[in-house]
Amino acid sequence: MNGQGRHSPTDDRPACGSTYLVGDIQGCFESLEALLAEVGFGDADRLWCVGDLVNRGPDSLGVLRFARSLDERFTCVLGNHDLHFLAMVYGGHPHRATDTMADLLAAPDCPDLADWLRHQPLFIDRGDWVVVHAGIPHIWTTTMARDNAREVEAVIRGPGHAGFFRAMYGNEPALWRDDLAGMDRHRAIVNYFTRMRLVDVEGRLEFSHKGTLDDLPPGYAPWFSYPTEIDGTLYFGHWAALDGATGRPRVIGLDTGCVWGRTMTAVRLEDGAMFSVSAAEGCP
Ligand SMILES: [Mn+2]
Repeated sequence: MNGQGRHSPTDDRPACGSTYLVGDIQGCFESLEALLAEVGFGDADRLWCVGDLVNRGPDSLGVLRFARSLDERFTCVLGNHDLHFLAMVYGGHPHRATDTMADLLAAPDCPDLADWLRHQPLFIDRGDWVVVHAGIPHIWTTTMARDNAREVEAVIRGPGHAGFFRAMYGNEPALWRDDLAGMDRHRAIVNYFTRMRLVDVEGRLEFSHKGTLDDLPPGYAPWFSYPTEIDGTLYFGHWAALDGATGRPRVIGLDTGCVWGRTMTAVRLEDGAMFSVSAAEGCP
């Protein structure tokens, strides 16, 4: 992506640029390029993502190289597929039959890209804008969410990251407790931030449901249907079957299923304007 020439001399947008927050990219680099062309992404603009930059789509390597090239004009929260990539690089986990990251793993700059990616956060709170990959459970206050994110981010960025990625996978503990410790605590935090869709009233995670809101298992409801303490507007991804619909005006889903052949969506954070493009060919 070459941003030169997109600004005409009469461009009246602010010199400090705009911030475009895009939904799950999942290796759909062509669609990302089309979306950035659609918004007129320029040299002063910033690109943020709700996570899942990689996997399932055709060009995870292109997405990561581009995102990294934006330097301080890019940030994202980590999604479950991003963590899966890091778990293959650092934790010895295999590339599965449904993964599409073989070229990324074989690339000479893979170690650099992985090291850069593991320094991205799990949670962004800029007051008016809160960004997470899957959601924030109603049993956490905003302060708890921030503290829990910082705790695991320190592990993923620190010298113990390989041990974390080796032991990251698992569905237990499915219920948060304040006295969870060690790997159980870190796994629970990651599962809430990056894999959650449904919880029960106590906050217990349900991992199997990935469909719409029409056929929920008894006793469980979407995390955003419970009263929560959220300041600002909360943006998330991860749940493509929702197509963005939460029924709550300040909780906005941005995963509109590009990798499943639907659309890729971005919001301009400064004014809430929404943009979307159809999935490029070759993004199944
Ligand atoms: Mn996801």
